[in-house]
Amino acid sequence: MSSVVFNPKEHQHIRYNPLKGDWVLVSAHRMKRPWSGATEKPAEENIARHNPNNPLCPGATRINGEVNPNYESTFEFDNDFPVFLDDGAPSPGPNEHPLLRAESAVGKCRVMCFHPWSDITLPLMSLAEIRKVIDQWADIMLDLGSRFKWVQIFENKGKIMGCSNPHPHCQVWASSFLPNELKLEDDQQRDYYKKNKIPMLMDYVKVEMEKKERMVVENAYWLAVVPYWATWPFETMLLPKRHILRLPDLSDEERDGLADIMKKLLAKYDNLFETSFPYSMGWHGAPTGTCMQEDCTHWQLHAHYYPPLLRSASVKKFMVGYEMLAQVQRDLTAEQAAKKLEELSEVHYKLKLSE
Ligand code: H2U
Ligand code: ZN
Repeated sequence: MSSVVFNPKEHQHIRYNPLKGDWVLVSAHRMKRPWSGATEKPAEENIARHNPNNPLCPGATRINGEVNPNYESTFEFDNDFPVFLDDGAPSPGPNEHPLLRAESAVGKCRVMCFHPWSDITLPLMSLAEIRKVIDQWADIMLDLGSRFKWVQIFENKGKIMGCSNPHPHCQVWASSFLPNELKLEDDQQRDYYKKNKIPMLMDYVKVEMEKKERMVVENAYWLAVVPYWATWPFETMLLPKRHILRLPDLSDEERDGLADIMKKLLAKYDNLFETSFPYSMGWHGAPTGTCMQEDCTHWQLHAHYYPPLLRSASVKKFMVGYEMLAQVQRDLTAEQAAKKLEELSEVHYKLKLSE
């Protein structure tokens, strides 16, 4: 047995992710290793505020020939290249073999623009403009949630995340089935609730509010933390302080509070490497459709932000090799990442320059 006292910043260990029921290898000492790859800041892309040839812009013609209205805040439309074709897709027949299983998959894909301008992002939008995005998210959940078991709202931001269009937007994929990540989260939260009589993420909010070791931003209604079990270097979770199942259940004040915390968190993200910070983010809450009639007390609404950057505006964390074949691994502790983000200004660097 070693006589050295355990220090998470120095000593590798594995941490449990209670939402997924799996583990992450934390080896913070790896940040000390020499880096000979690129570290320079990529040149900022010059994006036109309005481009009549960009199919997401107001007044532009989309691939299917439809002309967008001259929208002034948010704008939603059916994805012209949907993953789910239509509700009438034929189902696969009986399975030929237990190892060759297929089931039918039905769904609906929508695209939602956040703002009429292509050269703006959420942290640079006003609180009132962000609030409109939140209201629209809640409306989409109500609409598609009445028909589908799962409605996944997600934003892919930045080319590095495979986003094909710089215009600020998100996508919505609604499905007849509960996707894998959510099956895990559903089972894990159900088990926790059965054992502890408190929703897992309500208990987690209590822990983070007491410890304040991984808090990035907090307001009266929300907190943003780097979860103890974070996988991506600067991964965060947005959590409401009240027990809330789904986005449409948020009160007026909670929606304003959400706009406030999103603006602050995303400004910090951009300030970290003084770049428009790429990420994939998405909302998770209690399942919808027929699940609306079931008891979903074990669920708590939350958003995940998964940003790929590690060391600079151009050096990303690669999830390859060991991560693909064995287990995810991170190079700095959740506490170190939270401290870095917490110390950054809540005011966006671009707004500071123009002050
Ligand atoms: P992404 O870059 O996040 O993929 O967003 C662009 C989305 O917009 C993409 O899903 C859709 C694409 O299918 N789109 C249309 O629905 N119509 C168009 O005319 C162009 C792009
Ligand atoms: Zn989740």
